[in-house]
Amino acid sequence: MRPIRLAPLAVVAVLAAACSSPGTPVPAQPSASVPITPASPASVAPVTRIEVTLSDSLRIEPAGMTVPVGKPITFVVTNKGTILHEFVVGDQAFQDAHDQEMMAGGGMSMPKDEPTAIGVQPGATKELTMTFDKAGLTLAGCHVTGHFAAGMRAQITVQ
Ligand SMILES: [Cu+2]
Repeated sequence: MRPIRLAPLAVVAVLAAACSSPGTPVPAQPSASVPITPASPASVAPVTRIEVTLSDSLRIEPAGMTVPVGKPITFVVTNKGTILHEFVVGDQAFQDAHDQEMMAGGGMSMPKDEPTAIGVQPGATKELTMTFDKAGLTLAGCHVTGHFAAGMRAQITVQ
């Protein structure tokens, strides 16, 4: 009788798996609570541009930003300092993971830009474009050694 019992159990397992991920698909990573869709190179012109500055006083200005949900946002990030800074977008867990990554790497900054993170050399301006798919709060931070802990972060409100 065992083979007959296996089939219903398998169906139950499949249903359970299907029910565990309802609604919109959640990207595996980066593990931001606000899903972020990197813009494709040929995306439409961004509707919102936000000028951001990074400074050696370990601040991101503005420290609070509000962006619309579901629309491409371009952060125009200028490093006004004399050392490298980063602009890393993601929730607290993502920021913490990034901070640990940096520590593990001997305090060196990330080797290359990522869909939601850029390193900006002193005096340079770089753009980071992304779309926030859900309303909520998320963060931007710099993870050059000690900077995030020193307050080099900003809050992003998606609404
Ligand atoms: Cu920094």
